Amino acid sequence: PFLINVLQSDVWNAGKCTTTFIEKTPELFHIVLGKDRATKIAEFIGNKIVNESRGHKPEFDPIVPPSFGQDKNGKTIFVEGAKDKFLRMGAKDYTQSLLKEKRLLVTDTTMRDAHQSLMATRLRTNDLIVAAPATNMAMANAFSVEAWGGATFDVAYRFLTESPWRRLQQLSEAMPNTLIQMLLRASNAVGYANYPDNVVREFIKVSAERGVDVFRIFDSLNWLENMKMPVEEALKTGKIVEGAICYTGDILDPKETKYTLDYYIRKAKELEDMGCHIFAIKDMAGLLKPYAAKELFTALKQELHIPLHLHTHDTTGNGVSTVLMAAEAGVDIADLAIQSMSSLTSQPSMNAVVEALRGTERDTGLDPDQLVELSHYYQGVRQIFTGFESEMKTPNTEIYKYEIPGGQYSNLLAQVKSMGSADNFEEIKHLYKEANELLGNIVKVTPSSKVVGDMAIFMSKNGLNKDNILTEGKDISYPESVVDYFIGNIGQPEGGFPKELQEIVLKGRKPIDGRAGALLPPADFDAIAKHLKEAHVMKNVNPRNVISYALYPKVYDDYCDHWEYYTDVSKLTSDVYFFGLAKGEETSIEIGEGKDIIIKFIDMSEPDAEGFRALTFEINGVMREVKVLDKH
Ligand code: 3PY
Ligand code: ZN
Repeated sequence: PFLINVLQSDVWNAGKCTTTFIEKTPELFHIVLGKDRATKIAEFIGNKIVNESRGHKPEFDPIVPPSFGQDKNGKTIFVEGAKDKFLRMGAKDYTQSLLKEKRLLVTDTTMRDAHQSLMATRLRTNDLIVAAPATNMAMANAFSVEAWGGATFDVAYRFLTESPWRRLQQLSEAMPNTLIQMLLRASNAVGYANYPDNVVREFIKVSAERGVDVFRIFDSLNWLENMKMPVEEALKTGKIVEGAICYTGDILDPKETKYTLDYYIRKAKELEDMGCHIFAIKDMAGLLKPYAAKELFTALKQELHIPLHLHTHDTTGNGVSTVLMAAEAGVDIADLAIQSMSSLTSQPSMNAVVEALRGTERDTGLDPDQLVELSHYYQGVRQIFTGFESEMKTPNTEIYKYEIPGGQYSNLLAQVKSMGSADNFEEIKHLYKEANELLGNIVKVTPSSKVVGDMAIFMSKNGLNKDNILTEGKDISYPESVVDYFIGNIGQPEGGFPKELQEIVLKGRKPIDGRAGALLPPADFDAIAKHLKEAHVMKNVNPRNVISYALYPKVYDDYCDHWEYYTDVSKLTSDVYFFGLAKGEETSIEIGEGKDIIIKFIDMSEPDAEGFRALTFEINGVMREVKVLDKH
């Protein structure tokens, strides 16, 4: 387009082009005088050197990729895995066949929930793809690998400037024998609020086409009305559909009146009746205690005729015991993470459970040595992400009292610190519990957990508590998420909304009747496609582009802008992506089919009067200088 611009310029065509003209209208000369891809990548790296590592890139130990799973050309070695059985038998027969398995089946969450819970979802496709062939082999006897959905979708675009769709496709290709599982937040898809039905439908369809084999679907209030349409839509794709109910409270607590054993059995049966192939308990905060797990799964096993799946977090330190007790009670599948990516706010350790069950009737059939090798690999990768890790360093049984999901616990702590009052954290935790009660004692998971967290911070800032909120809190306006909740935009909580507080928060606005997704006007996919064509250099707009914009308009526009300037930076290794290069260090990157460039960082200058530093790189042996604004 730039070449056309200059040729269309009257000044140029009149032959009046001077150097001043070129200086004043540099945008017209991007092709003539412009930067090539290699220079742009150098500029991207330069920005990391100047503004992230400030010229002092941390040193990392070498990362050792797993030695198995691929041939000498890097191609994944074929093994007979769950995917092959699923493709032969279809979703229903395959999942029913799992009921006859003695072994405890495993879902490996390392590629999704583990890094979402431990390091703010920052693992890049590049980190995951290195482990993919080995994971495909190590999980040949497992049920699935959870590798997509939840927060990974928007984080990929927003913070990693890479396409989540390409990740899905690449992982699916590199793990051909493995069932790829995703987490879908029902009507919230992979977002934080209800979307119009046509967006959720299209998202499910495109995800299935691109490589999702198992859809785990949950609603943040366990409101089944919100799950019906996504479950039906996912069933239409022919893939495996797992309905999940979030675990909250404590079924063993004699004072528990809402989230009782009967509550879970009732919800589970409804999901089975909806046609789900598998039922999951999603214990996002790690509240399911070992003996509660035994009681819960014993009862579910008696009542249901589909396989049962347990998802838990090890936040309290009881995670492995909970899985073992569930295994005793007959749970069919359990979520676990590779050792070096497990524990604390993540899933319990796969290596530990595999060893614990070895030689027993429920032996998982996974090879401990392969798991150790995968663990070493991720341990190496993890060095790069320490800056994203949560502050939680030890298990914490306080979670049982406050019911704060692990990921949110560290977020809240950071939020309180940024408010300049770290000692307020005790108060915030206490207010979180009170906020939960005021909102109607609700399930707390994305996005309902945010409502409770926002409410707690708001109460702290305004000196409110459960005793004075109906009087002192009468005339103030509440956070947007709390208003949205009381309008009914994320769904209906079990037992309904507390009426008095609802009136105070809504101040005359009327709550909705029914599902937000059904009431919202459908997204106009044609208009989105038109916008993308006009705003970006997209020749062909595909359904993935459109649905990404429908879910996250600003994030997706920003991603496209980044791509148009820097092109593809997803091939850079993560140490370079986050920290750039050290002086004298070089990296090689593929910038086109079979075309590699080698970029070496030589030196940088002090900032000039405008704050720009000049960085010298050697690109394929040729010296090149790029200017980078020092933002510090
Ligand atoms: C998500 O929704 O991303 C979750 O992992 C909830 O537990
Ligand atoms: Zn989880």
